Amino acid sequence: MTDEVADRREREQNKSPDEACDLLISYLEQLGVEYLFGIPGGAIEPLYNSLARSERRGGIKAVVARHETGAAFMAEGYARNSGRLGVCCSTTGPGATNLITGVASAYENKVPLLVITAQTALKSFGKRAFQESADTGINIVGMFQFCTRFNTMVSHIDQLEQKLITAVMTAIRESAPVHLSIPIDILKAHLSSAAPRYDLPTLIQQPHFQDERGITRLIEQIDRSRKIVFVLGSGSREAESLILDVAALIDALVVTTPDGKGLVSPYHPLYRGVIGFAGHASASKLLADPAVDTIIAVGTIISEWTSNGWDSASFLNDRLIHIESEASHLTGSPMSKIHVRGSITSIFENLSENLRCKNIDKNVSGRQDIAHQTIGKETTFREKIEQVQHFELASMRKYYDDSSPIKPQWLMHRLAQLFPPNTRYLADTGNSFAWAIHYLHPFDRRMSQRRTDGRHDNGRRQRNAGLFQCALEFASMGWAIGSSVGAALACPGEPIVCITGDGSLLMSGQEMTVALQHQLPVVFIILNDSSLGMVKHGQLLGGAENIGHQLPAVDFSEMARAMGVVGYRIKQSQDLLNLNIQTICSRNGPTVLDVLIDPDEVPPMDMRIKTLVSA
Ligand SMILES: Cc1ncc(C[n+]2csc(CCOP(=O)(O)OP(=O)(O)O)c2C)c(N)n1
Repeated sequence: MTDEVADRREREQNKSPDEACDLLISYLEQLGVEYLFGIPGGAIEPLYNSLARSERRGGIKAVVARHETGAAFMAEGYARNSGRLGVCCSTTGPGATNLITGVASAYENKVPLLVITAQTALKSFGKRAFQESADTGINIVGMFQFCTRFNTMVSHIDQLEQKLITAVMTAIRESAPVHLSIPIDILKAHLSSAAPRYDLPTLIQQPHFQDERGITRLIEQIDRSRKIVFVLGSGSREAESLILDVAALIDALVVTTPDGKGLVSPYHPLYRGVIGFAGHASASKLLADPAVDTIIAVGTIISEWTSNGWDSASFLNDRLIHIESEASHLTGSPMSKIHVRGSITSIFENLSENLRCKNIDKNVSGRQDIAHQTIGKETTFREKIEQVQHFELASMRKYYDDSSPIKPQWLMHRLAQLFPPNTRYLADTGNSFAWAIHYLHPFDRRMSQRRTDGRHDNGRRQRNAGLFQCALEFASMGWAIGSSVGAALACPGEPIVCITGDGSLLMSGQEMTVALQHQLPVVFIILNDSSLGMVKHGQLLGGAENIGHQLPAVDFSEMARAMGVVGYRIKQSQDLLNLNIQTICSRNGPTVLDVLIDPDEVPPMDMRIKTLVSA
């Protein structure tokens, strides 16, 4: 370090920060944000200067992605897995346009992100400044309009604090991305103090609304029902254990949407699998059972993939009750007999108390015993797993052979056995998430740790994503690669497995080097079939032309090594079984498992094909 630099640093350390971007960073520090994901560039430089100052005082660290979409995916993965605000940034122009796919993904997946893009100086607007992206240029605020809930340019320094507070409150309250476009001269503007005036952590606290009328109707309906099924979506993550307690109390069974899959242990005695895309026949059969007179969908938007292609025969009909925290998510279920809106935790706390008081569980003590037998016995937990697994395991045994090339079904089944319990699996768009939704059943210690007194344990995981995650609604290739980097930063010490395809890896694989740089033990499992497999099988199943899916044969273990990442080529099952997974998971850096899978195995994607063909 030169004397000049050292002097400047010392001066900086001794004086209070006084640039507008320091105020912004101070607010993020106040919120406990640990990382800011992005790529620097001329116009955003003041923010990076401020980040450097923050990093030196033990504050927020800059994580530099290789592509801005990767930065947004990382912020999404961080937010999902930490329960904190995800923050990403880019420079003006191409940096900002590169961010959009990642921001759209968070928007569709309902993940709170603060997106900061820089802008050329105010006085240069309309003069064709380099990379100008105001409304006189390529108009970045215009481009973010449809994938954010609050989206504005800060056109005067006096707007900054208010707009930042509005942005963060909106992101958290509405669980969505928000965007601030900030010109460089505003980022650099001098302030008399960069100390936050307001207490943002208090401002973002969620009010626990009670929809009294809705809850009363819900209780009456439960009383009247003979057989109830819960459908849990990803939005029920805050109250998953409470919901399972209530299900046990009223003798209900539980299924999940594909993106809710990781919230319930697949081995829970009340669980019957996934409905919707790549789901289980056991779940669809249960919903179609005429004896089921009430279906309670919790924390889910009604979309093609969560509703089995808008299946009105067995799901979207007048048996439905829809519980949601967001009013806008209820618009997809006008056929419901009841809508209950409010904090899902509060609704289920209320329900649980009410049901216990009424003692309506008069004939369910036996059922509760079944649940409790499985819960709380850590030593016998794994042994019991095969016995309590309800969904199609027996019929799937034929796939669990160790032939070569490796069957994706076998691989998914094996992963849950080879990796430690509580490994988080992020499955990418393509056959990866189809195979994983159907065949990967992660062990979940939470089931054996769940309290049996029915009270809600306010553990950290309550607010977080489950052990299985995918980007169901926007479904961008490469999502899992960036997102698993963010997840690893959010969950130090917890195993993170990214399951992705060779096409996605070729699209976004450079983000693995971020895991390398930050010594994150992410395990990237590449389903290598030398094709855009989902496209190939989609064309075959849907009777379309056979075109555009071929990829070159790439050795990703060599590619990994070229980047300095440890890589293994897995040609047959024994190659996988020979690995020391424990060592891989505790390595200070990522590992690539390049798995040559059987390209002819057809993934469970018929629901998608039906919708495409009928379009
Ligand atoms: C960014 C993006 N581009 C295109 C698509 C359309 N798409 C969906 S799956 C898929 C193929 C993915 O191939 P690969 O990553 O190799 O995974 P595989 O299906 O072979 O497991 C494509 C092109 C998409 N979802 N996202």
